Amino acid sequence: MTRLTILEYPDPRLRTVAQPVETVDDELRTLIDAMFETMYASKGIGLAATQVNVHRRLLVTDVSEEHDRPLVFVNPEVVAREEIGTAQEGCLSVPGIYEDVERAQRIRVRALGRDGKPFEMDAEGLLAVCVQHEIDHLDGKLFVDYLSELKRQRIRKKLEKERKLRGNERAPVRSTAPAI
Ligand code: GNR
Ligand code: NI
Repeated sequence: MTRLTILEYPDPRLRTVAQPVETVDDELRTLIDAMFETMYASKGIGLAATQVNVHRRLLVTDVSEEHDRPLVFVNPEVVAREEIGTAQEGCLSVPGIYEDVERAQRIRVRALGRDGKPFEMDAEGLLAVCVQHEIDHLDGKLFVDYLSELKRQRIRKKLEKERKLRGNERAPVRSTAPAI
């Protein structure tokens, strides 16, 4: 059982652009298993490698209620998108914040699976939104980037305050005084 630490906004490491996976091997499958364990334990429906500080193009999802539809996408690419719509999003890296985001509600995605074999699949609704949200993570983007600067600033302040109250032992050490 390996639970990985999820980076939280505004951690600058979440801005890293992930590099393509070169080989799908047992080492990668060990990481995939740990990502699923971390995602299920955190009650998430998706997780990108970026969020666990691994900057490789890999994401996992499971939008089923029963946790019986695990999907693995290595080097994912959206090859078609349709039907732009708005849906509420949350993010394990932006805990407790839920905001509307506009995205394609139907996509076709191409990727390699857990076995390293290429596949394409059509996704709609929550899965389509989730895959786009995860690919954004791989590109160093967060859903809060679609919000206004004012909203984003409020979210950042709220999370920083909560983290201070929690006394997060994983919080980065400040080298200078807080700019408040
Ligand atoms: O658990 C999650 N729920 C969610 C809800 C709506 C749109 C996207 C998501 S993904 C999120 C998990 C996460 O942060 N993945 O990066
Ligand atoms: Ni996220």
